[in-house]
Amino acid sequence: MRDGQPGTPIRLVDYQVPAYLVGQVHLDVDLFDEHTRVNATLALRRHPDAPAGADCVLDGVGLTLEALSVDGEPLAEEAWRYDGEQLVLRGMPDTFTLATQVIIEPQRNTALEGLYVSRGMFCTQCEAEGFRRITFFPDRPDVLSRFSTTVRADKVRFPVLLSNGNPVARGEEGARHWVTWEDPFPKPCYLFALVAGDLACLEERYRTGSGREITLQIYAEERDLDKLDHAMASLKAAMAWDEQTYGLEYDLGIYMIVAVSHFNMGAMENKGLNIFNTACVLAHPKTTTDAGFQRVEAVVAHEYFHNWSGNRVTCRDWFQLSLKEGFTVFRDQSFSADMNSIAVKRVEDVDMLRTVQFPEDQGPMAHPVRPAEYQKIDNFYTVTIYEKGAELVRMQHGLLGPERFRAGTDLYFSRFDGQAVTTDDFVDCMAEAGGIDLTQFRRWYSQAGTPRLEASDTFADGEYRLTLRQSTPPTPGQPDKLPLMIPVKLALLGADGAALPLDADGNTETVLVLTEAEQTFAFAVPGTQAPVPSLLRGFSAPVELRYDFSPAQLHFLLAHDSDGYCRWDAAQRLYHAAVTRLLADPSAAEAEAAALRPALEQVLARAMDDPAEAALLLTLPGEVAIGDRLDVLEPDRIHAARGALQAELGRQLARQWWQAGQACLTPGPYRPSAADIGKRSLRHRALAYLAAAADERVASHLEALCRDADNMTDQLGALRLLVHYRLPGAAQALADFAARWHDEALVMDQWFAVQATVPGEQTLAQVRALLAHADFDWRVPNRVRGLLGSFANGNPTAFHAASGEGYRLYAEALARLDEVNPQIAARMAGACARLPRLPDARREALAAALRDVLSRSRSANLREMLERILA
Ligand code: 0A1
Ligand code: ZN
Repeated sequence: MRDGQPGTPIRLVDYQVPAYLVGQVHLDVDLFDEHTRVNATLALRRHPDAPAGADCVLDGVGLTLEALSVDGEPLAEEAWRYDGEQLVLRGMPDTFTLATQVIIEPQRNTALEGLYVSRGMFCTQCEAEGFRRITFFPDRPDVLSRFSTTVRADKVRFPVLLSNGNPVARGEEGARHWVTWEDPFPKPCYLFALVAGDLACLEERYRTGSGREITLQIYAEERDLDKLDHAMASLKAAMAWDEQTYGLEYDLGIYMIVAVSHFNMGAMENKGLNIFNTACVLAHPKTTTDAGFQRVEAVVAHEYFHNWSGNRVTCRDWFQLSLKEGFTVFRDQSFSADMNSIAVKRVEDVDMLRTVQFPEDQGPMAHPVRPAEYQKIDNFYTVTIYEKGAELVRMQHGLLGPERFRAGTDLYFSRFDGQAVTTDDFVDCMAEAGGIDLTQFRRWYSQAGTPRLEASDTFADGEYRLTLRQSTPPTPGQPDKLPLMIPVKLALLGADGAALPLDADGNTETVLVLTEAEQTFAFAVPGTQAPVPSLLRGFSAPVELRYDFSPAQLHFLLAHDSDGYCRWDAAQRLYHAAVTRLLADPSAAEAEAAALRPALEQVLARAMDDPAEAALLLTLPGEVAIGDRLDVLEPDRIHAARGALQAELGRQLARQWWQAGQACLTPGPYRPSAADIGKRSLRHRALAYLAAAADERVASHLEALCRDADNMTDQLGALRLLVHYRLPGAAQALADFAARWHDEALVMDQWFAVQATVPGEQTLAQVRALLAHADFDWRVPNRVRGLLGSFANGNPTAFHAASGEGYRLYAEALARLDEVNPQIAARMAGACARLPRLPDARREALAAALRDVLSRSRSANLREMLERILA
């Protein structure tokens, strides 16, 4: 399928099988200082369902073609045509061997797609359409081929030469050497990978349940060799978990991970040779925060799980991206939950879905989990495809129950092993194994937007009646929506806080399956007191629940509900309500804090039972999330209102915050265990309240923590509070931190982020200064995200400054970035998607800035994003 040009999207309904398949491919990749020569030999055969006489079309972007032959003979000029994007061969036989030789220039590749160089190391990124920048090939996921690859390079500078599968031969030729790799599993070319560099390696072994020995290797620069243990432990845990939970074993004798500094995304699941952003694989207590440790665990697992959900069973086309991503995210979420805390992980995932995916689904970028069209597929690696996609799998898990869900996945993997399939194929397996009709459920895949679920209830004569109404607002291109199948998990709490029996068997929890626009469900409830509904337990469906909870009900749920999500949601509703009232009456902070105080005190009183959960319950919604709930975004007033509430709570509960912080000390060496992470998280929550209140002892406490702590979680957490609350010592702490961590790129990314997220318009000057800092580099996505991404996504008062200066700064940056790395420029443009919700003057200022970028933008990636945002 051809890349979309502006105005000519690629459509799902136009899917056609490829005219030719590639059974076997051999690549010979000769790496030099100035250029790379790629020889490819492809065994092509006509697809049985392709129309007779169809041309053989191969993708190839920016390749310098040096030689071309068919079955060993040079091809006549009139039999082929190359327009810089596709090579079309006319009049080809049903089977033939194509040999091509091309020259590419990885050293000049700053887009980080295809073959490129990161800190002197050659590496590849082929998903989604990078392979066409390496050689001619039908670059689409439904062409599965057996790969063998010979990599050649200078012996001294590139001692390590890697590709997918197993090494089968190696040799030397003067100053150069070569290694040949063979991958026995047919795969789409987006899973191809190659690495050449001077790398250190941590190697260990893993024995599978069936007794096979697997060699595990994690490669990184020598200086990072001491940062690989956590990834290795996570990999082994993931391998064991997948055997246990899904009955899936690893299938090759060797599993390799390589850490690279320049990477557009988090990591990539190339068969047998994962390539990782350093941020998602390196971890050391001194340089990595708790969140970093947990990210490494999750991403290592995610990429490992792809070996089955993605590689062994892959996607027919890129509209099916969520087939592998939604399912694999569901798998990595379940894994992380099992490794840490099920309740805490669920709240974190829901929080992220609601604060990031819901806005996407309610704005100009809204698209279905299985999109119907796109221009650049790179722009569809979204939270909707990943996180909402995972929610759809989770709902099926809930509807089937764990045993039947497992029967469904067994069926899926056995039926489709070695094939490229669709989300419909996945749902078919679930329906078959589950013995349920999922016809209506499939609408979740094709219909965009966040459904609204309105609940109302009555109680009379021993009967509790709950009415549920669903509706989904229009999204771009989808004005009318159909009712969905929505599982609503429910309990009813009696006066003592215990869940009431809902049926004759005494079950206290049930799943109502809403299929109509409106339905009423009735329950017999003895006594005269109306129960309190515990709705959407576990966040059983990705919907926006509207129910007119009274403050008393919310306090009651927070105190008594046994469902962790519902407790957290009750707290969030209380906080949102308080901030909303404060927006109307800024003088009421003291009274609002006083009203919340009993709830917080009660959480704090039980905090040591589960500090991680307590920390979540005690976290006020962020400024961005608050803004998303309001009709018109007013960043300064939101900042003031939220800040005032936080400061008042800090002041009124100062004694308890200090106590909680003290109780959460984690003596002894740093450990990234769930228990210790939970304690640090609560301690930093407490310190944040004290910092907001400008408590007289907090600045010196934070200064000492930032200076003396033996771990990055404490150091960075303290630094952020000092800097964000402009406490005494902040400037010195920033300078000391930079001096100390100057050589650690991942730590310095955080140093940039801390400064970019200081609230207030004056930060704009600081962001400009940091853009000119010697350590800022437009070519390193992590650095760009650290400075510009955190500014636009995490600093509403500066980004949305009334002067429009934040928008102009950001727009200039997007234009600059587009010249270096279009994928990153396009991703970063997503931060502007709240444009339609801005008040008039700001909307016009942002639109003007973006129109200016659009008029200059060179890449289809950025243009597609800007056109959608400005539409
Ligand atoms: N499949 C990877 C994500 C990924 C996607 C695109 C990339 O380059 C444009 C890189 C990685 C995953 O889900 O982890
Ligand atoms: Zn993935």
